[in-house]
Amino acid sequence: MYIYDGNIKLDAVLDMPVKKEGKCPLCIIIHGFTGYKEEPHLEAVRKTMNEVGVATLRVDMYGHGKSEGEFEHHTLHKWISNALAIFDYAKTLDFVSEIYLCGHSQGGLLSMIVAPMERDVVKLLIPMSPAIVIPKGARSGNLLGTPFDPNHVPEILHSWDGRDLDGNYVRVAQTVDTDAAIKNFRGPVLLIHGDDDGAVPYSDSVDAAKKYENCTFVTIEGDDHCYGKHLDKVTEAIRDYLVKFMENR
Ligand code: FER
Repeated sequence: MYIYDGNIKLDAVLDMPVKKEGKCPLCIIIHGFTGYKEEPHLEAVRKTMNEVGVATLRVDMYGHGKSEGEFEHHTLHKWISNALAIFDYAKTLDFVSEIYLCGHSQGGLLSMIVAPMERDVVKLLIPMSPAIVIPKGARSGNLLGTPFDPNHVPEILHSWDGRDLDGNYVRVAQTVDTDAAIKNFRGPVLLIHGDDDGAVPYSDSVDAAKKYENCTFVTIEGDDHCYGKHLDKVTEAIRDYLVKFMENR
């Protein structure tokens, strides 16, 4: 299925709970930088959610997966716009009792930015290994392992997969205020991060967890950015949290 953000067509997949009686929650799941909605860690997370009675909506964001837009020209502003369009769609679904938001890495950062924008409808926020380092690196002049002058943003950066990335990515990322986003979301947060993440600092999540008003922090010990070692611990944490959370609704 597709969700339109203006004239940009986004490729999406809706998965319903294994057992469904009446209405159910829906969790929007967003992939990371260079990611896509069928990545193994996202499949595992959505399967767990479907098993405990939560529908999931995974979407390929601008310039990623099977969606329109060019990778080179994607920015966090375009992804924010995509996310708001996804919310507009999700709000029209009659079977949905309430909406949760989950994202991995750049999608995790995005989920943290969008949660306060949609604070009336986001009843639970699940950032996974959020890339809080992106706005920090954009301002300090280091992204993708490459230093640059943050006061004179280069026209092109090079992604780790060899593709070009427009300097506008940096210009936009420099404006993102993660602390304000954290302060403006008062709902429950389940923050998950592996403490052997070589791509995105685990310590940023430790700090963020302390700043959120209502956060449960789960460390995946010895694990990397995409939970290559202990994906079962990630799904176990999500399962345990959701079962208790939904019992109390
Ligand atoms: C960076 C570090 C991490 C960066 C992007 C990421 C664009 C995002 C990682 C992900 O979403 O998996 O320096 O620069």
